[in-house]
Amino acid sequence: SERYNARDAEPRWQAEWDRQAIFATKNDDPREKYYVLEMFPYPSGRIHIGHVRNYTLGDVIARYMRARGYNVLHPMGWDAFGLPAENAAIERRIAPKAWTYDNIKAMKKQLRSIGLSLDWSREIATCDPSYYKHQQKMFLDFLRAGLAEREKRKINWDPVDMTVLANEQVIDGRGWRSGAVVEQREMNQWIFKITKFSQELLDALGTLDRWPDKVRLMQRNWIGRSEGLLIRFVLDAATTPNNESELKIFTTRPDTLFGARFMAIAPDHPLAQAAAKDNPALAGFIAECKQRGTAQAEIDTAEKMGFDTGIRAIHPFDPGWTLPVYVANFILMEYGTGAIFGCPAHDQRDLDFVNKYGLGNVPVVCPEGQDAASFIITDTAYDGDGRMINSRFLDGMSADAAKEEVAKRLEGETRGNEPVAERKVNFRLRDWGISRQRYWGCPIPVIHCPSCDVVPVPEKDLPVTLPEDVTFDKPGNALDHHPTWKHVTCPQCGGKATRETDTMDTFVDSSWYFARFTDPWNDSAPTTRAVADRMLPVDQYIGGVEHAILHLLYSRFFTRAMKATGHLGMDEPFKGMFTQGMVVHETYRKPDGGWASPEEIRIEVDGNNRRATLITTGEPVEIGAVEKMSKSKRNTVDPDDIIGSYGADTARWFMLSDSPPDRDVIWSEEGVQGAARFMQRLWRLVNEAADAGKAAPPDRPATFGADASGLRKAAHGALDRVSTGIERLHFNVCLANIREFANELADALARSRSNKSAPAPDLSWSLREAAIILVQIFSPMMPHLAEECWQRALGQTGLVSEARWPQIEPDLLVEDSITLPVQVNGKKRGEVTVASGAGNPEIEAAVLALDAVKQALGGKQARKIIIVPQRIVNVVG
Ligand code: ANZ
Ligand code: ZN
Repeated sequence: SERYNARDAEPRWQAEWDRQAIFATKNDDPREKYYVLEMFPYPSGRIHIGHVRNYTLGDVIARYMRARGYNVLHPMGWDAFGLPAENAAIERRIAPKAWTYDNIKAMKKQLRSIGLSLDWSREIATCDPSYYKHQQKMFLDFLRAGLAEREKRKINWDPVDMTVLANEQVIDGRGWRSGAVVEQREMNQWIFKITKFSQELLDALGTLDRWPDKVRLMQRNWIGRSEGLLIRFVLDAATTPNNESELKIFTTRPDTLFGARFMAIAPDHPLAQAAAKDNPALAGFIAECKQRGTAQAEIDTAEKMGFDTGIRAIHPFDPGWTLPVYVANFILMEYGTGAIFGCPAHDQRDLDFVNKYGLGNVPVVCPEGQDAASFIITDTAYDGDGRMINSRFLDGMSADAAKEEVAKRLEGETRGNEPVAERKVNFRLRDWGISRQRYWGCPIPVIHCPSCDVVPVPEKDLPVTLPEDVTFDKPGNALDHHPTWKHVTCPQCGGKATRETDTMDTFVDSSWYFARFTDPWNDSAPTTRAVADRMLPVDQYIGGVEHAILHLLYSRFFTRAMKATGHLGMDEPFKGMFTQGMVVHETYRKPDGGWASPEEIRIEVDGNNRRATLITTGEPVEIGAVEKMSKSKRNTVDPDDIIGSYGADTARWFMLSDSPPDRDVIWSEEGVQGAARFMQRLWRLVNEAADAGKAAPPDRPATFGADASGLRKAAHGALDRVSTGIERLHFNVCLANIREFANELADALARSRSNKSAPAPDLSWSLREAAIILVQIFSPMMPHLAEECWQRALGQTGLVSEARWPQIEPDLLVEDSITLPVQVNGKKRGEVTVASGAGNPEIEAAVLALDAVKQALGGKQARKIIIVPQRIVNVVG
C-alpha cells in the first residue's frame, strides 16, 4: 500500500469529526458522565509545545473514556484577561480586545490542527461580557454573603507603572517591569474571604486521593496551620511610651520560653509606631524597612535587621527578668500578632539576629543522647525534639510536655480579668486581594458615592462593560483616565458618584470557568444548578505544577463560595488532578558564544556520539544541557512546524512516548523521526493484516489453532494492558505495549506468509481481529491514522472515534501456566500443565487425560482425586 499521508489525512478527518459534531456533549445524555479538562490557555498569540503535551494527555483520556461508553465532557476556552494585552496596546498600539481576539483566532486554528476531541460549541473567553457578567453577579452575591469585603491593606506599589504589584512581581525590592523601587502603601482593596474556609480547605485535602501528594503538600503548607499560644507580656512602664502596657505575641514554641533573649515586633506594629514618635532614628529604620517588598521570599532572604526601641518586656515567669524589644525587619504584621519572643538557640532567624546584635543564646531543649552540659549552640539553631534544660520547673520534661505545662500555667493566670495566655490556631493563608489597577480585567461592579459610600451596581445594570475607547498614553489604569466611564449617578441617592475602577485579579476568571463549561448557554445565571451538579466535579484535571497552589486553591474556595451562594452543590471542583512535566530541549552554543536554534543545525549520529554543525556554514556547534524551552536559549520548537512537517499524530505520539507524563520529556528531532517511522509502520502493518484477514469468515470461529490462539492472547493482553495503562495515566507504558504488540502482529503475519498457503480461517479471522484491536488501542494517541486505518484499510463503517472499546476476553489473559506433579496411589506417574487460574474440574480432566495416569489406573475409574493447590495432584485408584 502507498505511504500514509498525514498532511492529507489529518485535515480531512478533522473536518469529518466537525461535520458530524461527534465531540459535542449533550447535557441530557443519560449515560454516566466523565469530565476531562486541561487548564485553559492564555491567548498569548501562539500555542507552544507545552500546550500540545497538556492537551494531548487530556485528549487520550477523553477519547478512551468516550470509547468506554461515558458521556464525556471535554471543553476548551480562553483565559483572556491579563496584562500582556495592555502591554501589546502600549507597545504596538493595538486595542487589547482586538489583540486578544486575533490571538484566540490564531490559536484556535492551531489547536484544531492537533486533532483534539473538543466540544467547541462550549467555547468561552473570560474577557467576553457574556462570561464576566456572571462573575460580576457572583461578586455581588459574595458581597451579600460576607465572602467579599473592602479592606485597607498593605500593598506593593510601583510608583512608575502606578499600579499595585503582586508579591511575585517584586524582584529585589523593585517592580518587575519598571525597575522602580517598590513602596509599601496602605490602600483599600477588594478581598475574597478565603480564610473563612482555611480549616475546611485543609481538611478536605484528605479526601482528594486522586491528587498528587506533592500538590496536596504544597497546599497544606500554603494554608499553613499552626497550633500555638498567644501570650501577653507586661511592658516595663518606665521604658514604655504612654498608653502601652503590654505586648501580645504568638508562639508555637512556648516550651522555649526560658531560652528567650529578646522580643521583636513588626515595623508597622502600633508599638513600633508609638516608640518612633520621639525617636527619629527609629522612625528612619522603620521607613527603610517599608521600602522592601512584602514578599515572603524577600523577607526570608533579606539580612536580619533590628532596632532596639528601648522598651523592656517582663518575662511571664520571672518579674525580675526583662527582655529588650526590637523592631525587626523579619517580623510580619500580618501573621499572628506581629510580635514574637525570640529564642535564638532553637530558631535560625532568631539566632542570626542575636549573633548580629550580640544578645547571646541559652539552649533549653537538649537532643536525646546529648550531654546537656556540653550542648552549645553557635551558628546553627536546633529545632528538633528533646529534654528540657535550663528551664527551671520544666527541666527534664519532653518539649511536648513542656509546651503543655507552659500553656496550662499561663492560661490559668489572669491579669485584668483576662487570662495571660490563650491557645490559638493560626493560619498562614491570607484573604485573597482581588483588586488590580488594570484596564483589561473584569470590572468590579460597585459605585462609590460621597453620601452612600459603597453601593453595589444593581443587578439589572449588569454587566458593567469595559469601555473600548481607551488610551494607554499615561501610566496607570486606563479606566481611571477615561473621560466619562467612571462618572455615574448613584443608584441609591441619584447624586454624582464614581465607578470602582479596579478590576478583578485574573485568577478570579479561572476560578470557576470549569463550572461555566457545564452550561455556557445560560444567559441568566452563572450555572444551571441541575446541570452543574450532574456534570461536576471535573473527573480529571490536567495542568502545570506552577498552578499547584494558587489556581487550585482559589478554585477550591470559589466552589465553596458558589455553593454558599446557591450556584453549585459541591465543595470540591477537581476529583482527579494531574500535573504534567515540561517539554525540554538541548541547547546549542555557536563558536561566537551565541545560541543556535534547532532548525539552524544539523545533527550527525555516529554510534553513541552526536555532533552538531551549523547548516549554513558547517561550523561545529557545542551541544549543551537539556533545558526548559525558552526564547533566550533559542531551544524552542514551534508546534506549527512540527505538525506541518510530520503531522499531529507524530507529535502526539512522540509527546507520549519517552517519559511518564508527570516527568519532563526531552524533545528531539531524532525522537520525532522515530515516531514518524513508527506511524508508517503501523499503517503498513494494519494494511497487511487487513489483506490477510480478507478471507476471514464473518463469524467468530468456534475453535482456534495454536497460531491463532497465540496471536489472540497477544492482542487481548495488549488491549488489557493499554486499557489499565490509560486509566492510570501511564501513557508511555501504553505506547511500549502497543509497540510490542505491533511486533507480535508482524511476526504472526510473517509466519503465516511463510506457510505459502493462505492462512486457515481461524488465523485469518484472528489477524483481522488483531488489526482491529491494534487500531483501536492506538486511536486515542493517533486518532487521524486510526480513522484512516479503520475505514480505508479495515473497511469498517463509521468512525473509530465513535467505536466502542473492544471487549476483552478474559480467558485469553491467562498468561502463565502451572505444572503440577501427578501421583497415582502415592507413586509419581507424571506431570500436568494447566493455566494458572484453572479450577479443579479443569485440572481433574487434564490429569485423567494423561496416558501415564490411564495406564496406572489399568482402565479402572479413579475413586478420588485430591488436588493440593499449587503443589501436587493425587489420584486414588
Ligand atoms: C518563639 C519561638 C521559639 C518560635 C522557637 C519558634 C521557635 P509557624 O510555625 O509558621 O506558625 N512568628 C510568630 N509570628 C511571627 C511574625 N508575625 N513574623 C515572623 N515570625 C513570627 O511559626 C510560628 C513561629 O514563628 C512563632 O513561634 C514565632 O516564633 C514566629 F524556638 O516563638 B516562635
Ligand atoms: Zn448615593
